[in-house]
Amino acid sequence: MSTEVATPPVLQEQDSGVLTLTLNRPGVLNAINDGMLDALATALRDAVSDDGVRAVVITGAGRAFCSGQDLRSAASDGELNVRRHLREHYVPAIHAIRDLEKPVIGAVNGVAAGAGFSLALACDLRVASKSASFLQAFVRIGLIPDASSTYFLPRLIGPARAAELMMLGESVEAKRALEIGLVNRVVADEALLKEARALAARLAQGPRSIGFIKHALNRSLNNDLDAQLLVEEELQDAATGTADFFEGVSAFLEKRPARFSGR
Ligand code: LHQ
Repeated sequence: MSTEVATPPVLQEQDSGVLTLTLNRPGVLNAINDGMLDALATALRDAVSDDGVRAVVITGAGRAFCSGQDLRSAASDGELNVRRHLREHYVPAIHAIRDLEKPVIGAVNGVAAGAGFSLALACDLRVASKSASFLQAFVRIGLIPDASSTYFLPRLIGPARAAELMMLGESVEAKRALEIGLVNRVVADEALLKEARALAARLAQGPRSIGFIKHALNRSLNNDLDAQLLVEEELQDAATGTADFFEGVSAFLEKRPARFSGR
């Protein structure tokens, strides 16, 4: 009987309402395999019904955030059925990030390349370390961006900038990423996890409506004004029914800080 314990592809840690998920294949710069995507999707789906989780941080072990699809395992798969691979592993992971009605912060601690860049884009907010970089690596190996990059990147930084990054495949340093709106904050390398978790902890103390805000923003990406006004109507109706709305108004009237429960 083997006593060897497989290294989990995603590490999980929970503290003060914040779940930290660490992509954990540092020897290959956290290159993505099916096990990693499935573990990520499962952890995020478990977080849906876990009241102890009110915000999530995704980061990478070692010096990289994520180098994208593991090209060695993809190459050794023989005839790679890429459509099936994307549908069965990438799509569920991207949906798990977007569908979770709790904020997800990408703490980009180093290079985010290929589908690793895509994972960062699917997060609600991105905090980067000074030495982080972003690389639409796909074109360098004759591919198109996938795993949601062609959806989120033009919406985030505009179509012309997205085309440039995707077609040239040049690396974007953290400072430039901040200038073009690709990341929300850049912090010192050694402070990244602390800062990302502090931001997540702030969000974790916020009201239930933060989840509804995420939902509204998801839907606004495709809606026209009238459709989005209806989304606001629907979600505001839900928000007014929450305990946190009652608490927020009571706290205002009583001139005290609100204590939100996330319900
Ligand atoms: C890696 C990887 C990696 C395996 C570093 N795989 N080992 C594609 C296909 C099919 C279906 C679905 O979707 C996709 C989507 C994609 O993501 S395509 C894009 C895939 N990613 C890339 O093309 C990026 C490849 N990596 C790089 O260009 C560089 O490694 C970067 C720029 C990320 C970092 O460069 P360095 O800092 O110079 O590190 P390194 O290249 O020396 O890498 C360190 C080790 O990690 C090295 O292994 P070794 O045994 O030599 O120490 C690399 O082979 C390994 N590694 N990325 N994606």
